[in-house]
Parts: sequence; C-alpha cells; structure tokens
Amino acid sequence: MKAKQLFAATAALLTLSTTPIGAETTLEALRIVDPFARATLPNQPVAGGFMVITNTGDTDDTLVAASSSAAARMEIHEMAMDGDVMRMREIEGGLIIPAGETVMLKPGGFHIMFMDLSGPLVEGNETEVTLTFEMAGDVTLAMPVVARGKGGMGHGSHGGN
Ligand SMILES: [Cu+2]
Repeated sequence: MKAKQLFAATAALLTLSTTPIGAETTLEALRIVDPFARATLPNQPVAGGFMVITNTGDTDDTLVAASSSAAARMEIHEMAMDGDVMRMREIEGGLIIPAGETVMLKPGGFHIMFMDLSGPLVEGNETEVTLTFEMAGDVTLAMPVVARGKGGMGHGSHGGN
C-alpha cells in the first residue's frame, strides 16, 4: 500500500518534470539528448544552443532549421578557421546527421544560434525551441538555460536544475 502510493507520487513527479537533467527527446529515428542554451550577458543579442543528436536509423537526416519565440530568427552554425581566427558561420544546407552516427552540438563547435533575442536568456529558465529536420520533421523541446562556463561537458554538468 505504502509502496504503491510512493510509486504513484514518483510517477506524478516524473510527469510534471519537463526538463530532467539529460533530457531526451525522440523524433522518428532521431534521439536528441541534453539540450541547453547559454545564458546571455546584458544586451547580448545572440546566444548559442547545444544538444547531442543521434540518428539511430539507416537514412541520413539534416537539421535544416530552428526557431524559438525567444529570438527573431535562428541559424545553424559551425566554427571554422578564417585565417588565424576561429569564427562561426552558418552551415549551408543545414547540419547533416549521418545514419547511425551521433553529432554533438557543443560550445566551440556546431550550435544553433538565437539571433536578435527578444530578451536575455536567464540561468535557471528554459526556452522552447522547434527543430526542423529534412526527413523526421519538426520537434519542439525545452532548452534549460545554463550559465556561461557550464554545460557542454555531458550529462549532469548543468547543476541548478
Ligand atoms: Cu553562432
């Protein structure tokens, strides 16, 4: 009896919790794990969004677009050397998620970029982002906002959730 009540309470908590650490979203053959966005400094107009995407299927897919109510528009970026300087730039045609492979969007590498933020991204909040894949379609997920210097180290590194 007691165990049953405890189980029910735990189940209810799990249902209410929208962003457990290491949150995982499944869309067709894609598994999207551990999404987070970087908290912004005052007046910072852009922010990076990160996650790990695994394609468990046998067909390549491509992340072609992202959108969020937090930003006027979003772009899909990569870091690349421009002479001696590391710069980010938009990936032409989107980010390919090859069949059977995992692609990490992480600080210093691939990321989605919030452009023209409508307000600051505050640590501890979360922002909703819709990702559009060429094959799998759209999925909306919650991205916890993580302070600068945190995150990108894998599961459990966010804290504060
Ligand atoms: Cu960028």
